[in-house]
Amino acid sequence: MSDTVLFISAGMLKPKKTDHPLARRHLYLNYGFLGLASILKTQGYNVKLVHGRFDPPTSLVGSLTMERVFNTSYPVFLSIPSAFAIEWSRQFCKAIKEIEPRLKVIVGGRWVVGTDGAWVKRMIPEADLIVYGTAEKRIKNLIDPYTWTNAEFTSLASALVPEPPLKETPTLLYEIMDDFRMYQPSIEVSRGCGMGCSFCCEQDVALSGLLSPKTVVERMAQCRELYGDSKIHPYFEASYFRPSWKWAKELDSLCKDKRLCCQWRCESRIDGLSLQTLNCLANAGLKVIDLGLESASFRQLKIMNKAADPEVYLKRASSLLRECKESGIWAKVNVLLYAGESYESLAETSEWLDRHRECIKGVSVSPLVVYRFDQTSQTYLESLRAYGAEPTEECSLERKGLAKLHLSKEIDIDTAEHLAGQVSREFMSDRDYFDLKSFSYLPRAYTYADFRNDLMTANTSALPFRLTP
Ligand code: B12
Repeated sequence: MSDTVLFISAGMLKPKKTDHPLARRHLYLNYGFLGLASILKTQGYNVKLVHGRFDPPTSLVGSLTMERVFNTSYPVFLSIPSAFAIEWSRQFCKAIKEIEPRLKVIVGGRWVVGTDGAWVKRMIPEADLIVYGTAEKRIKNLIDPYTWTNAEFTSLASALVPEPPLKETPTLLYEIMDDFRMYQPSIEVSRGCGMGCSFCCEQDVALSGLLSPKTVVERMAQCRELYGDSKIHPYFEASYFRPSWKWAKELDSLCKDKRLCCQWRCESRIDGLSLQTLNCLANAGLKVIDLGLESASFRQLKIMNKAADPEVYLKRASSLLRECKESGIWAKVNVLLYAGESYESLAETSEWLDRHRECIKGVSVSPLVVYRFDQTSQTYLESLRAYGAEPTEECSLERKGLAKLHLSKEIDIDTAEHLAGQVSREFMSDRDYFDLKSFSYLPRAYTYADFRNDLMTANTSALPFRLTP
């Protein structure tokens, strides 16, 4: 027996947006799942974590069979990071059960499985146990199938009691991944958000405390030692990164003390950071910030519950973007084409972006997708009809775990996707796209020459950026 505990982060059969060679290069580090694997590793288990990426599930099963890792007495852990990975997961489970019918498969990934094990079983019949919520405190017990009936918050549990929140996120042991050097490291600095945006699954999940600057710096130093060079760009993972000025100052001074001149990235609300804090974070290495502007239309901002006072919100957004420019931070702005979107509302957003063009490094524009999470997802989907939005397919939430939408009478799904591409190309060049993506999501060794090479075979009209000669 190899006695490896195998962790598989499900891949996708094809990229979420347009399928082009570049999109298939993306690496999505499943850091929450890596945290679980790291806990077992620390306890002495022989652990291996593999990301399915865009590889066909059967090829991955084939290569893992060659490595003889299925020859194990432990269950296989499978994480489904998004609904786009469900079909990949189904095919993967089917393939391993064909090869090793005695292997047990545990499935998790809280944003997809919710608390509906019966639905997950319908989607993935070969799954043996479905685990809800986070799992740091239970992971050790889950490796023994004899104790599954006692485990809480799973498809076999009698009462549904979630794990209490963690005080500190686990240290990630990247060595568990054979290919870790391709990935930029992540440091999970907080969880939750709770700001109530209607499209977000974390609208009611309270924001946890931030990891201390001391721990962040220790983890950055560990990464740098492991990777052996300073050309790493950690992502400070948080749905809503909201440090105080004091926190930012402490981070800056600790980075200077330890001579850690690492550039890093984070995601925050566009009205969520003070200018003073942002400037201090820039001194501490912040280079790229993902900001969810979502829209610059008062009406859209209100209906998506993004801002109680859109005027104040947009003023703050404006100042933050200008400070990014001043401090040398690249701002990537996320735009959401929401229910009720019209040519007029989109024009308001585009004009606003145009006024801030020199402060924006890139944009990501996407039409709303509603994901199946719990009973409220269907109610939410129905509520969007009031703005003229209609699901493109009946029962899609049940059948696929997600629903795409015709956003309004004026903007159907095809128009929305077309407009999303158009706005992206308007505000982002090929170089900007490469700079942003290669900072975090493309393989670390991937160069601009590789990028240009990949572009030669891509359908250029479907690319989310403007091509320059
Ligand atoms: C950070 C983030 C990312 C990061 C990191 C992803 C990751 N999985 O770690 C990146 C940028 C890579 C990413 C990519 C994508 N994401 Co994303 N992402 C998030 C975000 C903001 C936070 C995720 C999070 O909570 N991480 C913290 C960790 C600790 O939590 P966790 O990953 O859930 O892991 C815990 C548990 O789920 C559980 N667990 C997980 N797997 C398993 C497996 C087993 C066996 C067990 C026992 C337990 C277990 O234990 C973990 C630790 O406690 C969320 C939520 C949000 N507010 O928007 C969206 C979110 C999860 N992403 C989403 C989507 C759609 C995507 C993308 C398709 C791109 C996009 N934005 O449209 C890709 C998909 C990647 C893929 N392969 O499928 C959707 C998923 C909705 C759905 N039901 O499908 C969300 C909910 C956002 C939304 N639009 O509503 N994402």
